[in-house]
Amino acid sequence: HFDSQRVKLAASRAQTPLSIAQCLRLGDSLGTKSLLKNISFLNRELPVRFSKRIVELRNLPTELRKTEPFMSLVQNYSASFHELQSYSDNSRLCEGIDLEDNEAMQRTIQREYANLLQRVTNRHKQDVVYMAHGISLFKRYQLDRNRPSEEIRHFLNSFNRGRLGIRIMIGHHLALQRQLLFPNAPPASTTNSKRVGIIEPQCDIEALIMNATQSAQFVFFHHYNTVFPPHVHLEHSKELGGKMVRFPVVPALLHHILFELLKNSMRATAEFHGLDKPSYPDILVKLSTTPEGNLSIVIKDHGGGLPQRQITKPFDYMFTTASNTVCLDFPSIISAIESKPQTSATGENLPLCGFGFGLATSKLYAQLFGGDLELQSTPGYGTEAHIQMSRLEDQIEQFTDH
Ligand code: W6P
Repeated sequence: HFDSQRVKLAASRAQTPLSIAQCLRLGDSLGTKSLLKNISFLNRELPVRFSKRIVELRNLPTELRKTEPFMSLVQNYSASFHELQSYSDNSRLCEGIDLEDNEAMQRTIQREYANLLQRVTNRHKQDVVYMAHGISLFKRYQLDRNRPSEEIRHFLNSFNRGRLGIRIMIGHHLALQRQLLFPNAPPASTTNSKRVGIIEPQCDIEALIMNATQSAQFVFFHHYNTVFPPHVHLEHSKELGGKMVRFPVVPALLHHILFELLKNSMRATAEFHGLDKPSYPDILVKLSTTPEGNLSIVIKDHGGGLPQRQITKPFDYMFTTASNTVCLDFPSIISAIESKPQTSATGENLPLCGFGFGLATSKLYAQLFGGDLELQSTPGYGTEAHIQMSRLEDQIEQFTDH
């Protein structure tokens, strides 16, 4: 019917890939003009991206599509698609009106669009919870209950990648809008120098690592009831000669990756050596830049490693190395997921492990702008996680596996 035709039409158009450079350019001369320009870009782009997510959901096997959580997902994506599409249709009607010196109109559009994006953001806060819940209900239809089929994994990668792109676009626009309204607002984080939207053009990577370390240690400490977490030792590569590493990143994404990996290393270390030990071997973090100028972070633990046949498993959705006793019930995860521990910390119900989406998602985050995340494990000894981020700011968004 009519609705479904609109979704199909929008989904038939191509997504415009993002790049850090393009996001930074928006902030070059941050003003009403650049924000309005971005609104007209998002007016075209967001309906396309939302419609593609709807199509992905509709193409799922019936048993998964018909679960309650996935019905809710489709409903939410449809609601957002229609809201964004109607706004886009309406603003096209206004294109005849000369906005140049109509400041009141310019302000109205900015406010309306920011409100719209905020509503959409709120509507999708629980997406991951719905996904995990739906997949867990679907598990009984799977041959291997501990490993989603190729089809489901492909869906989750593609859907999460798409969702991430949308989040970046919306988050960046809202952050720019805030910066325009409140240029002197207090910095959002300790690594903040001259942020452009959600991007830190010259992020202090060392500070970011220390921040993620503290978050992971905090969660560890609460999870194991005052067992002291392993120490994290940060090491600069010799070529850097103690120089500070400054690199353009989306700090929230790199923080998520580091936090996820450090948590895994801490848990593996403690469980391998025993929770009653007075101290643990350090976790080593090696920070360097590659000959090509890319950023490289290696996190090395002495947590006993993974058997060779399990080396790809941590990247599986719903995979967890944790024993069943530490897996949490849904409500407590819901309250903690996707909120940063340092801001949501009440000391209760902080999950050290969630749905097992953490590492799979981290890999997508790393790959978004041409980076990667890989694990190397020495069974009986420990694990090394290798993160690479591309130096090229004009590296464009990757929509598929490479
Ligand atoms: C482990 C398992 C793992 C996954 C991800 C990162 C680090 C580690 N260490 O033993």
